[in-house]
Amino acid sequence: IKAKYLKDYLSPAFTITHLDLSFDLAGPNTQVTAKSQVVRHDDEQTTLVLDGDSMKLISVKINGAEVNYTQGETTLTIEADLNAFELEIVNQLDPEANSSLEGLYMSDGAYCTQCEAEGFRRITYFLDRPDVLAIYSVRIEADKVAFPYLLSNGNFMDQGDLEGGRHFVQWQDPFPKPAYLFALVAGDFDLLEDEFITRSKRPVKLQVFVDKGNLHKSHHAMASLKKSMAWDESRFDLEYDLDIYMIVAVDFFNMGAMENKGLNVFNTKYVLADIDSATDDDYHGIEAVVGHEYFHNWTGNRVTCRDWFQLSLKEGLTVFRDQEFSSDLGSRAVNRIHAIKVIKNQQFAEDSGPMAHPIRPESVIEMNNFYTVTVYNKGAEVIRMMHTLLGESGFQAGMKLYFERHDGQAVTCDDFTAAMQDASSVDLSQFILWYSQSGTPIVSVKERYDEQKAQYSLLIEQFTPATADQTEKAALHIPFDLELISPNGDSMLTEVLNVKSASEEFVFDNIAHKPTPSLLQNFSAPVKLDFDYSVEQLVHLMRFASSEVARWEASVALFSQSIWANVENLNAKQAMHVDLRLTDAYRGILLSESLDPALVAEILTFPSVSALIEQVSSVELDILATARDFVIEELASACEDELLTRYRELVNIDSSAARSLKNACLLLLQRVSDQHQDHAKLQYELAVNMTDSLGALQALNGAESALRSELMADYETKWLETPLVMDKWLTLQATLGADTCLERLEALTEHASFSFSNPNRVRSLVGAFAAANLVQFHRHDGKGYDFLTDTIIKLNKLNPQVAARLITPLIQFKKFDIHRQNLMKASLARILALPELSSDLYEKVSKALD
Ligand code: BAL
Ligand code: ZN
Repeated sequence: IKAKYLKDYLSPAFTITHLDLSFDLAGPNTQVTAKSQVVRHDDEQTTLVLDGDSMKLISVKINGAEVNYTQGETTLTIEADLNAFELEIVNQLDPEANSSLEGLYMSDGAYCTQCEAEGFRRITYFLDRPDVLAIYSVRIEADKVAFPYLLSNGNFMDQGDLEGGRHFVQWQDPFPKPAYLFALVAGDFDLLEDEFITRSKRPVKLQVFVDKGNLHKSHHAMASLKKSMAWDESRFDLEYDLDIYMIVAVDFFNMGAMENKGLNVFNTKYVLADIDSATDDDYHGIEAVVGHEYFHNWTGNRVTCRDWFQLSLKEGLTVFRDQEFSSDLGSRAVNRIHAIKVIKNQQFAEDSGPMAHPIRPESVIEMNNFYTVTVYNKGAEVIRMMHTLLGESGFQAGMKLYFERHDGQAVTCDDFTAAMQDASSVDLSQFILWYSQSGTPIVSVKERYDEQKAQYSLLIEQFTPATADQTEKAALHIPFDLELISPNGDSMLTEVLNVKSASEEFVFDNIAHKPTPSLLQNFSAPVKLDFDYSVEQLVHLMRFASSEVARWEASVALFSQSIWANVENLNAKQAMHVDLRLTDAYRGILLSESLDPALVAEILTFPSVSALIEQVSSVELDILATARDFVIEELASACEDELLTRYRELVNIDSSAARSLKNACLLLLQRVSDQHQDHAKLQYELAVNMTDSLGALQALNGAESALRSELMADYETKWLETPLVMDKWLTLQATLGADTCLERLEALTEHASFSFSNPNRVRSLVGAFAAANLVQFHRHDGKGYDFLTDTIIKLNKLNPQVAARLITPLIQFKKFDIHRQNLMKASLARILALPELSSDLYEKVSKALD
């Protein structure tokens, strides 16, 4: 198993300009005929090497004549000393036997495809690389009763009936595209139709296909699609380009969704919703993912990636765009907080683990392993920093120039930054290091105040620790957003500092009183801030910072300080305690009538154990968890009356912000006393939406109780036939805060609602356990690791992509104690010893044990 390197990129010697694909869908005898118009770009090249995997090859012809070829394990080599020719390849597939869910496979009786990153090579032999762009014509033939809908990319061209109860449909996509954007779906669905009139008055037919019986759950996805189309016109000046836009929801899907041109294939999780079965978070998630895939039509499809190392070109940018979409439509602060949490809780962990990589990786063994929080979410932070440096108008000028230069091309991240720089005249020459340098910079700040001179200064130092992939680090260009707040709470100054050197001092004159600094506001760069805030300063920021995000950040810092102080107390065998100023600050937040309840809910959702682990270099998990439980219980007890009052006020308010705060209060009340179980019971019984039902169950999920068992059984009976809703139940079981959790999980793998072959089920049970129930996963006896390892071993052949995603908590072992580290390494060694280990797992495990 070999790595590929960015530095070895060569432009293709042959390209394919047109591809006629013909699918004869017939179960295990499914046949694919691919006619490619091939063009040679390098006269010296006489061999054409195509990619191909897991297919039965039937014939290869050039200009109608059979030719000699050589088949490797994943290649087909053909002698071709011609400058232009037609290549026809016929091969056979068995979609039902395809459990990897890459290429052409079956989901609940429907044929569907997933080709990104390198799935097209499981459909036919091809130049499966994103810089080969072809015009596709697709003919699909299948049984008419079982598969009434036959869908592919682009515009509908023709259809007709055939002998033997079969029929065909012909599609053509006028836009040249790389193979990863190809899609095919064949099945029987319920269909929701609508129309969008673009700003140049072109009608676009909109279609959402869902499993039979789910039509009533498709309306929110459709509404989200229409909002996305309107938003991209108004904010980014981008209009849709085909006559039709289709979304198909399938339950067996490795990712969230896929942006295939004109035919998005979605995980049901990001389509199906009604208030009985989906939470407010699900509704927001659907809107964001529908938006994300739609926005790819320009950032990804019209302009695509030259090679897979450039993945962040489309993903970082499109995540930034979907974040802006959600922020323009909903609460900007809450959306920002969610994005910050992904970076602090997950991306920083990736940086400090064995899979550390820059947002543009330099070497890759298995591309599927690089659909990461670094490429996506840190990638979006890098785009956001550019937006901060250029401003909205400069950024939009850069986007315009990017499309003028590169529409219809496959390009690099450097092409993107060049357009941004050229359109705005902002010097990005140092900034582009963010693309090639991995790791989390630590930005240390020291303040100095000279009362006589009325001068305030900040010494800002940056240092990026070495990462597993890269030892040498240089100083980065960091946009550092700052507010200075006066002792009486007024804003004295707001400015974005350009931090560029390892050490710099910034001096501010005419500062009449010592200010409280709100540093790195809005998380203006993906760095760790190191500043020795006093409790008074944090309390001041919680009350007066202009930015709501800064108020939340201050609350996180205040809470974290208390946790680490109590960890020290425990280590010193001293009593734990919580500072009264902390309880007062939280009480103030609860009593505030001006703060958005959704923001209050965020503040009351204290940092998770995994978020806290990211603040230190090594951790004693049991002590940390004890300290965290103590602080939360103290705060909740001190604010019991306010929590109860707020809860009661919010009970009947129909807004997602109110529900989020209500559920945060309910959960904290359970920490105070079992007497508050009655509120959870009543909420569950009276619930008219899933947010309230699930909120009640989550509140009770901290421990075993008779009430929890009763309500969980009720939920199970009610939703047994609805897989997506049972996923929430599986996750509740997997995140139960009790030592009995693991034994239940082992039994639940036999439950009718669980299946190892469905990624949603596996993620809901095993994924949630390993990633979100840290205390139980890291059990001292190692049984949590065994459970995950056994699952990964089962999935190695069944679905390597999902197996490799699940392994993340096991490879990030460095911060834990030696006993746990040894157990985790033993688990990894067990995986590494597997015969026929997938390249996906090999890459991660070998790096972890290196
Ligand atoms: N391109 C894979 C799915 C997504 O990021 O939209
Ligand atoms: Zn994407």
